[in-house]
Order: sequence, then structure tokens, then C-alpha cells
Amino acid sequence: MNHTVSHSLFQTAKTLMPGGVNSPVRAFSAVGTNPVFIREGHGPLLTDVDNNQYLDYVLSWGPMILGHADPDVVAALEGVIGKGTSFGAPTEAENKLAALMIESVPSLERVRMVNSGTEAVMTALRLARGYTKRSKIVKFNGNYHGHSDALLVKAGSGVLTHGIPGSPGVPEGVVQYTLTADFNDEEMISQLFSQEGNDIAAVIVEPVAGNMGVVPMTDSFAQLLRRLTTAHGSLLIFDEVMTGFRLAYGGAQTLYNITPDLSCYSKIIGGGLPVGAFGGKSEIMQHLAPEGTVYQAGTLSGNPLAMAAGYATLKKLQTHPEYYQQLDQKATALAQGLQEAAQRHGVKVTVNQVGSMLSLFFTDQPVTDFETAVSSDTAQFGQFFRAMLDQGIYLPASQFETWFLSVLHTDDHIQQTLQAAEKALKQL
Ligand code: KE4
Repeated sequence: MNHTVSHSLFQTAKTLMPGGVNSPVRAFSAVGTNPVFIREGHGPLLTDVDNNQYLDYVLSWGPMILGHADPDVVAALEGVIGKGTSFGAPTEAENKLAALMIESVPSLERVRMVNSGTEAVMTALRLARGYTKRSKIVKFNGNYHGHSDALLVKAGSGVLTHGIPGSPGVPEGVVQYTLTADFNDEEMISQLFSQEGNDIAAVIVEPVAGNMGVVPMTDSFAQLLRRLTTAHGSLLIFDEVMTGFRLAYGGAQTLYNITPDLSCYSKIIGGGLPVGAFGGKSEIMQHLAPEGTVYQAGTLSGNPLAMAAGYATLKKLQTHPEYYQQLDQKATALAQGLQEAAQRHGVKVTVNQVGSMLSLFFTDQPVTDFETAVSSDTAQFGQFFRAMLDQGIYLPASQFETWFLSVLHTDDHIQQTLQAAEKALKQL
């Protein structure tokens, strides 16, 4: 593949922006090659600035479940863009998306729109602390909840890839109330609660982790988190930024049959535009300004373009419940095919797949938490990544990320991917 224009643009980008990117994982530094610059996307396909075409399993890290340039989403944007792009005033569009989210997720009685997943999680935790009048929060190693200071302790996304536990610039005082435990470790979280439970404002968890690669909570761990938080007056917060409206229309919480106290969203609810949201019980949400005294604000929160794109996306998912079974079937076929291809070539892999989220770990261990995830051979993943990219398969540029499918990935696309994987695995 020719990458002349991408290469030139990347050289320029590095003189303009740190690492030449606006989010670290995009720099491809974890996979030992230079990023390709994307010109456009249509359905499941991307075209780069050198006219190379790729089958996209990143989908903007999750939002593009309908595929790129979905005609209904484009039409919704065309219908509003000529009327102004931002007012900083209430609009009916915010009512519509909020109402649709509340209608779609039983645990949501009130929601607040923000502009990113980071902002949604940061504010949900402030609300939990304000509501419980407690300071301590619990997160799990390998989970990533955005880059707000208090949560950059052993995060599971970019920070994990760069091998930096936490981050410079995060003062000790900010993380002193952030407790960490191991994902799926029932004994550890039980012990933590027996020691500190009455001081814990909230536990935040990715119900199906996607930021150490895909690692689902066990059912018993999920039930335990709900029991422990209820027993100690702590809030249970599901970070559904990635899983919301992806793993089921009602999100991962419907798969686990758990009612969290607060849930956080982004990605799919914006249809590719910047939207974050959090919500839950009215009794908790009413503590948020201006109704309550827990402060949060945002110039572009509820932006009319973002609301239109998000509403068109969720409405399409709501009216096509068959999408979820189709996504699951294709992802299952891909996961099984990858496992079989690796076995044929004597490559040790573990494939974790939940719905339309999957990860191929280069390890022979079952991957059930942060420690087993990082046992993976990241150099081998890098080789595999480059071989797949050369064959037109665009994977997430890190062992510790999630592959996503869209409703427009066809069975033929899955076969194309497996044929490319066969060749890539053979070269390892
Ligand atoms: P944003 O601030 O990036 O919108 O959302 C942060 C966030 C919160 N919670 C979960 C479960 C998330 O997955 C994310 C962001 N996910 C990463 C992908 N691993 C975004 C990609 C990136 O950082 O460039």
C-alpha cells in the first residue's frame, strides 16, 4: 500500500500537535507504524488520503454502530445545520434525545447532557460524592473512564498502552480518595468494602470492560457490586460509554439485569458528534445544579447538531431490534474464526467477545482481568496489526482496545477479515 500523503501529513501534524494527534492511541505508537490519515468513511469502509480502502473495526472507537455517513443521520444533520449550530439555550432537540434515552433504559429517570465520556464520568462522580457526602470512590484496574484527574490511576486505555500507571500532572491530593481493586476479584472488593465501605461514595465500573481489551464482568461479580454498594449506602455507577446502546438497546445493564444508580454514556448516543450524558434516579439527579447544588455546566452541552445525530442514531436502533442479533452473530463468527485460524498456525491467542465487541489477545491464558490482559505479547499484536492493515483491515491500534462491528459489516466482510487474519497469523 502507498502511504505517501499520509506520511507527509503526519510529518506536518507532528509540527502542529503533540505526537501529531488529538488523542494518543491514534498515533499508532503501540503498533510500530505510522497512522494513516482518513479522508472519508461510508458504511463499514474507510478511505485514506492515498485512496487505500479499509474495512473498519475501530468505528471511531465505538460510536459508528450504524456505519459511517448513515443516510438517516446525515439527513437529520442536513435538516438542522442551516438553522444555526449552537444557541446556549434550551432546544426541543435536547428534550427529544433525553426522552428517548429515558424511554430506552429503565434505570434512567433524568439525564444531563455533556460533551464527552470523560465529562460524563467526572460529573457523575462529583454528583455521587455530593449526594452521599462521602469522598472515596472505587475504580478497577484495567478500566478506563476518561482522563479526569481522579481517575487516572492504572487506567486501562491509552495510559495502559503507554505503560504509565496514572499520569504525571495528577497531584497526589487528587487521587488520595481513589481506591483501586482488581476487576472480577470478589474477595478484594469485599475486603475493601468491609474496611472502607461506609466512606465510599461510589463504585464505577465498565460492565463489559473494553479498555484493557474486552473483559466482561462475571455475573457473580456484578451481583456482588450491587449488593455491596446497596448495603453500604454507596452508589453503583455503570460506565456505559462504550457498551451503552451497543451490547443491547438497553445497554450492558440489561444483559446483567442490574439496576445501577447512575449510568454514563457517550459514543453511540452522539452518532459520531460530541455528546456525553449521565443519568439515573431522579432522587439523585435532582441534586445537580440548578435544581440542586452540585455544580456542572457546559457551553455546548445539548448542542442541536449533536442531539440530532444522536436522536437519529438511537431511533434507528430502536426501530431495528434485529440489528443486535445480527451484530452478535457476525462477531461470534469472527471470534470463532480467529480462534481456529490461530490454532491452525500454532499461535497462542485468547479471543474475548461480547455482542459486537471483541478482542484478540496474544496470550494462552484466559483473560479475565488487568493482570491476565497485560500478559499478552504486544509485539506480536503489533506484527499482526501491521499485516492486517496492509491487507485493508483497520484494527484498533493497541492490544488493549476493542474491535467493534457495525450493522453494515456483512458475512462477506467477516470472511475477508478471516482470510487476511490467516495470512497475518502465518507470518508471525
Ligand atoms: P471520551 O472522553 O474519550 O469521550 O470518553 C472516555 C471514556 C470513558 N469511558 C469509557 C468506557 C471509554 O471507553 C472512554 C473512551 N474510550 C477510548 C477508547 N478506548 C476513546 C479513544 C481515545 O481515547 O482516543
